[in-house]
Amino acid sequence: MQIGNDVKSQMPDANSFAEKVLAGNRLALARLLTQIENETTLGFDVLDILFPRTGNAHLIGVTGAPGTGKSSLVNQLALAFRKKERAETKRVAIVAVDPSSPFTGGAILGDRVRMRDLAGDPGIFIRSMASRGSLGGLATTTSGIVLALDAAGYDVILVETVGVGQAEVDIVRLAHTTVVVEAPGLGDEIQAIKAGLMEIADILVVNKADKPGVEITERALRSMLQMRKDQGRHVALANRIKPYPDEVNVDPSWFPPVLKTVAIDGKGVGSLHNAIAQHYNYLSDTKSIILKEQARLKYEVEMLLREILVARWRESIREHEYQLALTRVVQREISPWKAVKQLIEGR
Ligand SMILES: Nc1nc2c(ncn2[C@@H]2O[C@H](COP(=O)(O)OP(=O)(O)OP(=O)(O)O)[C@@H](O)[C@H]2O)c(=O)[nH]1
Ligand SMILES: [Mg+2]
Repeated sequence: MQIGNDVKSQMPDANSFAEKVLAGNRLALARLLTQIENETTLGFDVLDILFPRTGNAHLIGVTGAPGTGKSSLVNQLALAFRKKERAETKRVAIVAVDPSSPFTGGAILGDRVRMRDLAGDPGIFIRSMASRGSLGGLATTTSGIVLALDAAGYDVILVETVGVGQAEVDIVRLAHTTVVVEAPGLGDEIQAIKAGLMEIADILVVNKADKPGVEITERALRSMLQMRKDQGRHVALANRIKPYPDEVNVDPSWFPPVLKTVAIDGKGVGSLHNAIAQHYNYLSDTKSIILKEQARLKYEVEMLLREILVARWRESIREHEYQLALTRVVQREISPWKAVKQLIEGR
């Protein structure tokens, strides 16, 4: 198996493609993102060229249970980063991963009316991930998309995912800053998701603060956080997790704030914007950002290596042999490790 699908097309060569993307050509960027999503050879070739130009963007993951208001909030945050009165106006890219509701064009951000505030602003680029990659899964494809946006000069990249599965959590691991969005009055089934998401939060937001029950949700989150702090587990999981070899060196002084917002009218978004900036400063001041980046890149290489080696190996053996081994395990004739040994060693 090779990296990338060969697609014969009228696309430009990788060098001129990359140049256009670096020069800020939006159409070229959109086309590149499609190439990356489709895992084409051209897409990977362009990423090879762009890669040394990446590493400048602040990657912000926004995740939470379905319908908590992530899209509305991302929308508001993008506006906050674009505010003309701020000393630094940032170029902002938005990536919506696997939106749970079907969308057509502008509808991905949930609130069509507010979309108009963003549409037409050349400093904003919005992309929705249409497909799950096959090579390294959704996380790998998203990572390629984020690299392309980074190279294209977007200072802030907001990645929205519905925080329900491992793939989504992996995507969040990409982020420098993870914002977990909660909302009052969610059912019990949401609680499990919540507990998992708490582990990855750098900042917690209780959105829909205009609804009853906000204080209860806020109090519950604060006491959960305090409990984790008492157990010494308050550093976001992304900073502690195993594939990050430098985990012990990540500064533990950040304590996730709990903020209230009303995404439909923008209340509290200013404070959230400030908290995100503070978190970025904290990461820079403590050098945690360098450790995070190093660990993430090493992890990415390892993940790709695993995917590709396993795929290659699968191609090298006959399917019926593989199925036979699985059957023998299922029938408890041989153990899983014996099956693997036999498959790999060919006996
Ligand atoms: N009352 C109230 N409604 C809100 C608020 N924020 C978002 N909503 C509404 O909640 C609904 C869901 O908002 P979205 O922004 O699409 O939520 P989401 O988390 O992106 O949803 P999925 O991507 O489908 O998981 C929409 O009807 C919003 O208008 C808020 O602060 N208060
Ligand atoms: Mg959404």
